[in-house]
Amino acid sequence: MHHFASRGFSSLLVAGLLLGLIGACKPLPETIPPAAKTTADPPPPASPRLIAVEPAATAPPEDPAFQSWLEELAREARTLGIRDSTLAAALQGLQPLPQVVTHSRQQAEFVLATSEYVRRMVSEHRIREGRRHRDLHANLLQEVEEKFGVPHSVLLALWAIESDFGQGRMRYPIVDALATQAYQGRRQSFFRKELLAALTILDQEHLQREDLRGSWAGATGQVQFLPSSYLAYAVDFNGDGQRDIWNEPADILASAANYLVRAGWKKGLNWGMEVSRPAGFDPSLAGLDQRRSPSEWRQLGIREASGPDDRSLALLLPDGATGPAFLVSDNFRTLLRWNRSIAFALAVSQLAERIAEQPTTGASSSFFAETPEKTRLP
Ligand SMILES: [Ca+2]
Repeated sequence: MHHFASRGFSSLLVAGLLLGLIGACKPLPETIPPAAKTTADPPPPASPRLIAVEPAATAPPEDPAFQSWLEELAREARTLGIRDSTLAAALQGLQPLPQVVTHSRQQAEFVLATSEYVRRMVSEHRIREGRRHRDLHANLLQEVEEKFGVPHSVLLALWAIESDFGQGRMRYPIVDALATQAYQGRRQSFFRKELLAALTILDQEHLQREDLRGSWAGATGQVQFLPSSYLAYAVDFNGDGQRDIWNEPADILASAANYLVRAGWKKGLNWGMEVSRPAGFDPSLAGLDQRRSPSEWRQLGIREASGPDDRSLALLLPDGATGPAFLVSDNFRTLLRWNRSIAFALAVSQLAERIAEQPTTGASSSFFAETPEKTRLP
């Protein structure tokens, strides 16, 4: 269970990453504080030179404390059975990544409303790419869906949101990113455990440190598994002996499906539905822990509540009492085991429906109606 819970990233964190990337494109300040200059300094160069400057990108000064921390880490890794040769290659020249520290500190500064987050995630570009990949991998998707019982549209939506089908989120070598956070981040014991899992992956899968790429937060591969989740749930679906979630669509899709099944995915159960509320509806009836049958919700005035009465549905008001309302099923809760953010699970659900061309929330949805043009992600 801890694997599922520990994998979560909040929408704030995701949004922080996006905005962090946008922020990284901003030009650097052109002036240097006078105290830092000598009188002999030439005038500042024209701004184009500044664009190429990556602030403190590499090679911070040698940090003896970090080196002894690494040695201690290596001792623990050896007790887990990780080979010396793997450790030597993986830890050679390892340094904290300043960019990772920056991202980690910035994450709480960016807050997006759920509606805005979903609009950004469910872009026309992603819907088109989702359908293209659906056609490209039609046979494979059918095999995976038959074996695991997870709709292929949900798998495509996860693949799209996590990495744009492998185009994004592979920026950092995650051993470096995890070491940075384990050494100086805010959740050191969590990241240390993930770092040891990453070293185990290098050892078991005969990978090099550079092969294991992912996000600054340490999730890796095209469906963004934390290393501990990889070890527990990744699947070799094409049978070549490697669980390759970085390159191999069969392994990527089956690993995502296996994760959801192990998290409790129920075959044939829809995520839920957008609903409207009667005038004077009591917003205190909302919340994931307040589950009622469809007929109970209808009695409370939610007339769109449908489905067999053995279902338990929870009402969500993600943007507050005046925003959109959703009744969500147990499979929506399973998506929350992938990522604890309600905004994330809504985005996956909405994108899956649109890739499948069966949207239950149409143009009239409060999520999609008011946006003049869908936001493209970089
Ligand atoms: Ca494989």
